[in-house]
Amino acid sequence: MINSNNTDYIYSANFDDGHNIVSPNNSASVPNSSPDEFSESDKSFMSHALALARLGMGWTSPNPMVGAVIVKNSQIIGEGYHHRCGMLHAEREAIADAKAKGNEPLLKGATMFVTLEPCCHTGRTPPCTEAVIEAGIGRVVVASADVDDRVAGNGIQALRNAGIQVDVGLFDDENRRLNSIFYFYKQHKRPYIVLKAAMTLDGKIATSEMDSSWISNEQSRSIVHELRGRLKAVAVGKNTVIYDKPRLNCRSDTPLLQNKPVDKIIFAEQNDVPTDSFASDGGRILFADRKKISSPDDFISFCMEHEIDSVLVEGGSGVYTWFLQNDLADRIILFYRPSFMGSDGLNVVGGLGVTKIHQLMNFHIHSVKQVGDNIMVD
Ligand code: AOF
Ligand code: ZN
Repeated sequence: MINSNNTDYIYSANFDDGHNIVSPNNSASVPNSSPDEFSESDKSFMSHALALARLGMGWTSPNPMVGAVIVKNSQIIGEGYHHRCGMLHAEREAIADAKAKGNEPLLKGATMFVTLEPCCHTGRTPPCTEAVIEAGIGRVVVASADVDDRVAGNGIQALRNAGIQVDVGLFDDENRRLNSIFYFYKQHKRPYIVLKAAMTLDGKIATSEMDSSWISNEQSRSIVHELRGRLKAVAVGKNTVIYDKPRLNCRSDTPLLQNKPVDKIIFAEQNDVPTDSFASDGGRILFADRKKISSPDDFISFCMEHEIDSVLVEGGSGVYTWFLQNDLADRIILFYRPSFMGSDGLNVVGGLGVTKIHQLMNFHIHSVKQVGDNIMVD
């Protein structure tokens, strides 16, 4: 049985399992240190930094989740994490925490464990490398190098140039799994797109009267709320808004994800659909008018322009068909109810022009789980 308060479950529904999108560190400019260079206490402090990073889950997009711990004489003197995009980065949070605790005199020569290479650029916030150097930190242990073009090795170089010992690669894989969406988005310069659909065994998502509530059971729906919590935006078509009157917010049982704003991408012209059913959760309502957004590149540019790193496509049939036809689905999550609707129901996917078996699009099954009396195929 799946328990939505269980973190192992979050991993499986929320990409920490890496699925097919974890990128290994093959950067020649920032080779990982040999694993022998890390002591048991290094490992324990970096695990703690990763646990802190995880507290930002759902909220940091398009930024990564990052945690930092400052240690002197085997004691933690300051710690912090990146709470959300636009707020202080983890390193500055940790330095501020050390100061607030009266530990400023201990910063000189201390070791910082940080899950991502400190940034060296001025973005929404000033460079972390400057804060680390200014604080007099003597050694920095980094889980993973950054892939942001503005940083990518330059942050580590800046610290080394300032005479700081920098060791890289402790729990690199764990961090890349945690931040797999960030790495995907920065490397591919496009959002990670997940299609989610709930249907009967014969692939019907609504009756002939467009009734679709509720095909899947409550447990399946709670998994969808985890997904909305973890991804930046949901995308739906005009008919889904008209017939389902969706709220399109995140009603997750997981405390960290509760009330997380969900951006709502609507495939319709503005003023063409009622939006009064949408929850006021702070998420943006973005209209992707089909006349302007007709090709996959248009959709990707639209997402990049709005800094949307991940999208949960929630239907209906026309929208699923468009994403499949344009090869835009990176992951598909299907919930099956053990019922048949018959041929008068609405098909999950419309015509794809398939006349021969070899023309079928094929997918790789990552997992099949029973969720109460539903089956989840991922
Ligand atoms: C860090 N520590 O905690 C985070 C980092 O727009 P900004 O200023 O927030 O910068 C965003 C970029 O900074 C992001 O793409 C990533 O490269 C890095 N994020 N870096 O040193 C942090 N969140
Ligand atoms: Zn930074």
